[in-house]
Amino acid sequence: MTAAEPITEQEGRTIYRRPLLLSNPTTYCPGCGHGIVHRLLAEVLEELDLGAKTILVGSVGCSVFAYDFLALDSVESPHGRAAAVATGVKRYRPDKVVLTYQGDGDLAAIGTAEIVHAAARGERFTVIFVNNGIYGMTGGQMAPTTLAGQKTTSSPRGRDVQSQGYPLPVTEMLSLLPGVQYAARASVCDPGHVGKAKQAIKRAFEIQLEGKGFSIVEVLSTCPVGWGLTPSESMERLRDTVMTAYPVGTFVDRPRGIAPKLPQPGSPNRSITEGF
Ligand SMILES: Cc1ncc(C[n+]2csc(CCOP(=O)(O)OP(=O)(O)O)c2C)c(N)n1
Ligand code: SF4
Ligand SMILES: [Mg+2]
Repeated sequence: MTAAEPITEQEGRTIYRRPLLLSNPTTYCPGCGHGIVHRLLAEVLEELDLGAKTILVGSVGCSVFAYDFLALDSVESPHGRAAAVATGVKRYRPDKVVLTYQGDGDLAAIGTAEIVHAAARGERFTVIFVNNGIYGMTGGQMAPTTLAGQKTTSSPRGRDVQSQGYPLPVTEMLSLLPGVQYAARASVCDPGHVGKAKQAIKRAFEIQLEGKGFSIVEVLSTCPVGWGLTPSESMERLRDTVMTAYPVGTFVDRPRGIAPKLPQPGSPNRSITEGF
């Protein structure tokens, strides 16, 4: 927490506003993308002046302590259940802005049912989905998003699609559901892409403010520890390998007339693969 107590109003004038991004010591490893995504989230909510009316639904994973870094009212959910908890929070307090912050293990493995049905119901909250292709918190096991051929602690010879299946392009899949008003994938691989990630996060909250329906931004991120790489090698892998397999862009923005497209034969996300 910041040391100073916030003094928000004096004679109707704001003289101090506590920043949404707190200065607590980070629990993230060097080169981890979670901190970048936290900053973008704080910037967007500050620019939209939503800090006081936003409720963060946390999840289980390395970002479990997100409430220590973001000065938002927060609810912690059991592993995978953030979309179910957010459904209850948003339905009870439709006046609030509600978001879930989930890793790929949380959202795309144990939480698959919750996210699919919340999207199908068109629940009016926003999902920030941080995909680093691995279970970072528990020691780098394979996730549904792990690339074909990628080595993890539970796939030491590389993910074998014949026995372990193909990676799950969750955001494209969800974009096909009519309740999903906005679905986009972004990346934190370099400053240009970080800027685009911020635009996507902002658009997702605008959709919620307009009361339109479910919105999701997947942010491709790094896990240097789980990947066995240095921070700079991780950014290179993110740009050169992960983003080839998981293309960034807007998959659906129904209010703006961007309709979802089915993956075409030969398109990158038809062959999400990485060599040994
Ligand atoms: C019910 C339950 N099952 C399993 C776990 C162990 N667990 C904690 S975090 C996690 C995966 C986290 O991976 P991800 O969501 O991708 O987050 P990351 O740490 O990579 O950001 C697992 C399996 C748990 N805490 N609760
Ligand atoms: S283990 Fe991976 S996801 Fe977790 S804090 Fe470290 S780099 Fe980030
Ligand atoms: Mg992960």
